[in-house]
Amino acid sequence: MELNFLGLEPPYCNFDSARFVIIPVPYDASTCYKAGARSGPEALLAASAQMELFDEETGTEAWKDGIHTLEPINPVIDPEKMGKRVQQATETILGQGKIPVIIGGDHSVSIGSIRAAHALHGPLNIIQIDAHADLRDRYQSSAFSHACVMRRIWNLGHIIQIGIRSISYEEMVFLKGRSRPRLLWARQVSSDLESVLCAVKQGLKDLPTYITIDLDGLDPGIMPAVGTPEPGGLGWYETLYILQRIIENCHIVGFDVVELSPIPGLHFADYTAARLIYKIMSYISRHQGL
Ligand SMILES: [Mn+2]
Repeated sequence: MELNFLGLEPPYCNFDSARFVIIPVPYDASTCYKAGARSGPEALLAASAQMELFDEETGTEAWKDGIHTLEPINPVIDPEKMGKRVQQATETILGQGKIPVIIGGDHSVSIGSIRAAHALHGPLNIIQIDAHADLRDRYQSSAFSHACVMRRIWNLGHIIQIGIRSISYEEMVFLKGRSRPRLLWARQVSSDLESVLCAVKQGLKDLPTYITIDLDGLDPGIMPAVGTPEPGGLGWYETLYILQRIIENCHIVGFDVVELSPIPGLHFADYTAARLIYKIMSYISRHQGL
């Protein structure tokens, strides 16, 4: 895969001067419903080359901060081993003071990248946009399934879950009585966005912040290309508004966008995923000066 994010030319795609480093992880061995997220990074990178480099909302050109795209991480079936590979790659990037941007692959890859952020920075704010709580202790005999992501990184910081609309009884029992996590239902986002933003702001600590975005958190009307689609979900402008408000209040150390499972002929979903990544870069560029 020779692709790089936005199809940038040197020096803007060089590693040494890059502020952002894309880590493609073409892995979906932990997916339970519709596999295909292994093709996500390639489709997303290809779509990114079609994008306008100027961000009309922030007035920024985040590409000038430098964006390097690494070679994809070689997949290995065992999700725990895969997580270690992702963790190692992410730690290397964080250690150089750059912002890692992990492209999944299924959501299990975030276990490695969030652990890396914790290893370098200690306790974090962890913002999750997702349809599912991902708080199962085990799923399909694995503790490292994409359904267990947030449970595995539970102790690494203050978790805020946004857009949830599918959760098991076991997960509800786990959450019951725990005051620490904040779970903001998709229904709340849709009925009262300002109160959701208020709750998010109250939940944020003065800590480095990591954002993990499972694309099924978005409305499948705008993001159908996911392994486990769920009706409802965040609209485009809701998603952007939430992210922008978080990024203007936090120091972002890394983020991931996972679970893109491309559907042949449905290019807009790949493009939307790429655009979402560039939006986050643009907010960081606007609010967190170099
Ligand atoms: Mn998820």
